[in-house]
Order: sequence, then C-alpha cells, then structure tokens
Amino acid sequence: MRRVLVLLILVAAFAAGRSAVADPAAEGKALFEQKCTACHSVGAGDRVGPDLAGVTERRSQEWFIRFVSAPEKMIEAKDEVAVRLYEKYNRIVMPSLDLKEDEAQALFAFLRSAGAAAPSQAKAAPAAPLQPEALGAAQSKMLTAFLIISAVIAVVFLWIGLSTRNPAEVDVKRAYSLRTGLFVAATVVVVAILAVTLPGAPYAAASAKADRIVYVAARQFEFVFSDEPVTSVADLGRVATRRELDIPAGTLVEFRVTGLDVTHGFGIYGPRHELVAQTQAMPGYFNRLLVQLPEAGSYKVLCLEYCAAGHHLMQTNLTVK
Ligand code: HEC
Ligand SMILES: [Cu+2]
Repeated sequence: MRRVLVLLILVAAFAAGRSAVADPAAEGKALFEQKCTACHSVGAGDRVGPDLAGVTERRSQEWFIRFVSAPEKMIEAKDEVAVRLYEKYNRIVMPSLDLKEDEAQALFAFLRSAGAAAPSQAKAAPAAPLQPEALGAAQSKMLTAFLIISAVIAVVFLWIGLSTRNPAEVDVKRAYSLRTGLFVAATVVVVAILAVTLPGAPYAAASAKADRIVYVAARQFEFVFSDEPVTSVADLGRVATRRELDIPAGTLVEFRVTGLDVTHGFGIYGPRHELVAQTQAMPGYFNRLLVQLPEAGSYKVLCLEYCAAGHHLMQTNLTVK
C-alpha cells in the first residue's frame, strides 16, 4: 500500500514537474554537469563526495531534496545519515548550492534515470596520491642545502661579530673598493648561473607556436580540460571536456589556464615528482603556459593554491606517451 502511495506521489511530482519543464531528467543532467561533477560521479567512483549511482534507491526523494538544498543544516541538525557521510568524506561539508526545489527535483529525476543506466560499484579511479617516500628524497636534499647555507650564514655573522669587538679605524676608500669588487663578482656569478640554467627551463619562448592548445578550467575541486575555451560553469554543460589528459611526448602544448570560482594553482609534476611547470588559475584570466614535455611517463597536475577544504583532493593525471 505504501509503495503504491509513494509511486503515486512520484508520478504526481513527475507530472507536476513536466508541466513546468519539458524533461526534468534532461534539465537535471545539465544542472548536474554544472554544479555537481566537481565532486560527484554517477557510476565512476567517489570523488570529493560519494558516487551518486543508486543514491535514489539509498535515500528517499524527500531526504535528497532536504540534503542538497542545505547540507550544512542537516549536519547541524545531527541527521544520522548526513553526519555519517560527513565523517566518511574527510569532514568536507558539501556546499549549499542555492538550489530551488524544482531544481533539486530535476536532479533527483536525472539521478534516478542515470542510476538505472549505470549501476554503482564501478571502481573509483581517482588520481593516486603522491607517495611520501618519493617526496622524501627531494625534501632531504633541500634540507641538506638549507642546513649548509644556514651554517655559512651563521659563520659569517660570527666572524663579523668577533672582528668588530675591538673598534679600529676604517679605511673608507678600501671599504668602498671592496664593496664594488663584491658587487661585480656577485653580478658575474648570478648572470653565469642564469645563462647556464635558463635554457634548461621547460618554458618555451613566448613567440613559439604551440602544436596544441589545451584549455584548462580549475574549480573546487577539479581540473577540467577542453579543446574549446571554458570560462564559466555554464560552458561545462556545453563543450566537450575531459578530466585527465594524454599528450604525445615532445608536443609543444599551450595551456590556457583559468579559474571558475576562486584562484587555484596549476602545477605539473613530472614522473619523478619534481615540479616541471606551473601557473595560476585565476577567474577572469587566461594564463598561458607553454610547455614541452619530452619525457614519456605519468605526470600529475596539482592545485598549488589553498582553495578550501577539498584542496588536497584537487589533482589529476597527465600522461605523456
Ligand atoms: C564541493 C564538493 C561538492 C559539490 C559541488 C557537491 N557535493 Fe554532494 N556531497 C559532497 C560531499 C563531501 C558529500 C558527503 C557528505 C558531506 O560531507 O556533506 C556529499 C554528499 C551528497 C549526497 C549524499 C550522498 C549519499 O550517499 O547519500 C548527495 C545526494 C549529494 N551530495 C548530491 C549533490 C548534488 C545533486 C550536487 C550538485 C547540485 C552536489 N552534491 C554537489 C560534496 C559536494
Ligand atoms: Cu587548491
């Protein structure tokens, strides 16, 4: 009896929805692509939030609508399911997305139809996090360099401290000529280091013509790649996008990087976890990043700007073949 009632209500809700929009599931799909895919997939595994395949069976429509309309209120009100999900998903509260009730209903309709098409339990394929051991080697090198430089600075201070204990007449002329000598020597050293290391930088000359242009849109908490410009969340429903990128080795790629919400960083890490190239992803700007990755292997793209609680999850794979 209850089932029949629920079904009747659903049919009525569906019919009511239909009178307003032609196809709530289609409207829901567009909304989902704009507002939810940063954190949820349907059948492709967990992202920041849970895989939503089958959510329309796990939860009632009423709960779903209450939850997506104001997730933080549900957690504050100690709703048992909401609190459990909050604990499970790294204590990241799903943001309130200002959804109207009919939008929430459209999303439910979409997830119900999508859930039927794509059963859950597809294995999650999130980017594997960087392993601490791999990072350790580079960090201990940096630590050694830091300690050596610190020791040199300490010795210089000590030497100056001790040498000025007994005041002596200063030969101003000699001091000035020593200063000029040091300045010239330092300039020579810096210019020489630049001349030797600059050609090794992965950045191409700004005038170089890229073999390929890739548009990158960063948002909380994902990177979206496209062959067409993506400048707003609305574009995401319109143009073809990918979440990971494959490029042939040696291609001169021009990344045009922007942000859709707050400022993010776009950092490319090489197969040995070294930072290869980076730029900022700023709303309202396209930052051009010309890079050539000659070495095949699996690279990672990480956000280099703390952008909110899910920042650490903001990473993806870039494969050079
Ligand atoms: C910024 C990331 C983020 C965005 C964007 C987001 N969610 Fe969530 N969502 C989460 C997290 C994290 C959880 C786990 C519960 C919690 O911690 O609040 C969650 C939980 C859920 C749940 C409960 C899942 C379950 O198993 O019961 C539903 C339903 C849901 N989200 C729907 C949506 C919909 C629909 C949208 C788009 C309108 C959306 N979410 C956008 C992060 C997000
Ligand atoms: Cu970030």
